[in-house]
Amino acid sequence: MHTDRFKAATLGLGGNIGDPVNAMASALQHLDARDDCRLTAVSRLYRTPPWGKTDQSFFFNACAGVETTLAPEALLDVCLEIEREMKRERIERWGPRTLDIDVLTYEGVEQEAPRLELPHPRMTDRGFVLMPLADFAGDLLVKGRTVRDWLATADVQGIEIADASFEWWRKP
Ligand code: PH2
Ligand code: MG
Ligand code: MG
Repeated sequence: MHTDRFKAATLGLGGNIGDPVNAMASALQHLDARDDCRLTAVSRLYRTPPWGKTDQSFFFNACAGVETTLAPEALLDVCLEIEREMKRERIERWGPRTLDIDVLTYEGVEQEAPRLELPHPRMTDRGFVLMPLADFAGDLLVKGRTVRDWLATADVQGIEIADASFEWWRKP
């Protein structure tokens, strides 16, 4: 019998041009429909001030938990493929985007590989990642502290809940 082991990973999603909420919802539905990925949790939907490059529109952000048989780099490829399908235009680093999907954590993997650093190197100081992630993974250990602990010292100013339903991504 073929029994690929499913590994737990977490993803961060965001976008601030076009219809980012629709793009994020479609991305999550795409992932959930795959045989090699199953969604185990989705956060609420957040509206967040732009971080890094501040002269751009507010973002929508969310996080998701997945179980996957894909290796970390293969999971990243699937995320990038979905970004392309949603017609993401990559213009500048930290600039406006229709849809960004980042692999945040992957069970048992810590690596500094240039293509995919795990855990995501900047996740522990970004409120727009930690707040949605804490909706379902407050106990997850990242770089020696729980997500809940990282969140307690993060800057979350201006972050608002845009949709308090955990089912926002299933809406047509
Ligand atoms: N993503 C960035 C840069 N800045 N700011 C917010 N609020 N949300 C994001 O998802 C975001 C950002 C680069 O990926
Ligand atoms: Mg990103
Ligand atoms: Mg990205």
